[in-house]
Amino acid sequence: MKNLKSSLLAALLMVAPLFVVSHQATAQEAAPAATESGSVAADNAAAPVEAVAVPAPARMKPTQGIGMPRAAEFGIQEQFSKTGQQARWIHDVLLLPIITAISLLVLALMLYIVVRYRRAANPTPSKTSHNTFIEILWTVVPVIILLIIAVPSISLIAEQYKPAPKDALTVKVTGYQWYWGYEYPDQGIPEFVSNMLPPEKALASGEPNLLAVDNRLVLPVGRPIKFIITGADVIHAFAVPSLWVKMDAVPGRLNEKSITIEKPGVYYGQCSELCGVKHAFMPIAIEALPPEQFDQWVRSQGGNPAGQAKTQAAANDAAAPAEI
Ligand SMILES: [Cu+2]
Repeated sequence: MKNLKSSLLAALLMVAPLFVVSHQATAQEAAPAATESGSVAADNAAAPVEAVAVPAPARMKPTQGIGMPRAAEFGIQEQFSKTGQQARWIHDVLLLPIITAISLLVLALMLYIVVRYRRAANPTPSKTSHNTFIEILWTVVPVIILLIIAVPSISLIAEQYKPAPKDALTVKVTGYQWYWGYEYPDQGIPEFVSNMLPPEKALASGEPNLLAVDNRLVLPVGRPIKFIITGADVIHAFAVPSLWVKMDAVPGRLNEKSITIEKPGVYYGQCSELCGVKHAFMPIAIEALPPEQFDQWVRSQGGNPAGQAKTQAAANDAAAPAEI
């Protein structure tokens, strides 16, 4: 009996390593499969989930030169929000001509002085130290110029920091090392991440390299949007030049920025705060859709276009006992 027990135990000990090896092999086989399916899921995250009946609107093609930098361009990109247009006007129509005129005037005065009052032409220099008229002039004129600049520029600052209206669409933007996460809390769309497309995929889909992403931030045209911006690890900055958006994404802090996009299109931006080695490779792509198409997109993601807050309010109203 004792012999039988010992031989059984010995046999078990002999086959035990086989079980361990086969278990490890299964685990190793399963691991890459899981990662692969994970990345496929990430690639296809923009596409509607199979269970959802509503298809997402077709991916919009960008227009060359719109919402992206143009070759050999300098100055501010064409703007597609009201504050952006106001800012561009201030820069192009007000500031640039004033700066140019002042620079040319100072240059001309200096050249005149250098030539007219050089030692050969003016051997005995004047000892004048005061000229009340000129002193008043060079004080009052700059004050007037500054006042002219201050009025539109202060109104632009006020406009930029104006809180979003109550019916604004809230989007939570989170900066990660090195990609962006977007969430629509009121519509019930959980956070999805947006990664840069590799160059061959970007070029194949007719999009600018280093700016194209897999999952775009989809937004409606003509409706106020409230971005709640934060960072998950280090400070990033959410910036889309053609929509006049630039706001730091700071960990542990919620920054707010509100805009209204005026025209459907694809608008590109980049992280604008040095955030680590792949700082240059976390672009932003916004796809602005007409309201009906945006609602369709929300449904395709399993969300509620009317917003949960509104639905909840309606439910509360229905549940409340009628007052007599
Ligand atoms: Cu960043």
